[in-house]
Amino acid sequence: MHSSLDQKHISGAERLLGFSQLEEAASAMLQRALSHPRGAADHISLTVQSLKQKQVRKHSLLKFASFEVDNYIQGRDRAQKLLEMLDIDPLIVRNAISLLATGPSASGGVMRGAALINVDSGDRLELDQSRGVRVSRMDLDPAARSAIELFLKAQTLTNPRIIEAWVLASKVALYPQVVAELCWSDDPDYLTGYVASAQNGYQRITHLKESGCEMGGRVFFVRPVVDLNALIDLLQNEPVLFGSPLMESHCICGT
Ligand code: WAQ
Ligand code: MG
Repeated sequence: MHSSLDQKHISGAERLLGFSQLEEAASAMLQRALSHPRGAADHISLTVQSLKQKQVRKHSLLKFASFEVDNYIQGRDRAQKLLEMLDIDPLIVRNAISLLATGPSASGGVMRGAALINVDSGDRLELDQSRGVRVSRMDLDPAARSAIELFLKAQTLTNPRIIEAWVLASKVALYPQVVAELCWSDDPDYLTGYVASAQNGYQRITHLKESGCEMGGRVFFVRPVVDLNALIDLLQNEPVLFGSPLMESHCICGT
């Protein structure tokens, strides 16, 4: 689903599910587009595509950790350090953070998808800087859902967007050309974001922006030696269902 208001991106969501759940999921998506904190959409597109079950790859989610910070300044500092620990150039990281803070789209607002940044040069690689790359065709394996929900509930984490973001980040991290992802929401009341990587997992940071701010987005840091079109095709089209990670890897980290 993708929705907009006055041609500005409002929200998007992706599911990968059985035919019997289609109606319920479609109706939940419509509801979501119409009751969104960024405004009620005036344009909603819903695309449904069928897949063969044997095409669907299975994988486990990234390991999961939360970093508690007091404010977004501390949070961005933490994100900077986590990305530098993955050997990304400090200046390229700083530029990526300020890109999301100021509006990554060509028009200066939010993008519908993610920006791709070359980890060696810092250059933007996506062809359309308003759309970016939209990761799609991923979901939680229904067999894993209740255990994952219980695991999160035990930490008072009940917002469904946490699972969606964890699943999306786990798909992005599957591809060896991706070094890391940085994300925070464009929703004005959702302040938590994350750094994710195959190496260190899904690392939530409780504040990455100020309340009321409508800027946000995603940056994928990618190695330059890639067949970029092949990577974009996998991000957009490869179907993947995610199961439980090793839960003992969880930790709650201080600043
Ligand atoms: N593929 C690529 N980029 C996307 C996608 C997608 N499928 N969906 C959204 N984006 C980009 C787009 O630029 C949005 O403006 C931006 O990400 C933010 O999307 O652990 O809710 O759905 O507590 O607002 C992360 C923390 C929440 C969750 C992220 O993002 C947690 C969030 P939103
Ligand atoms: Mg949003």
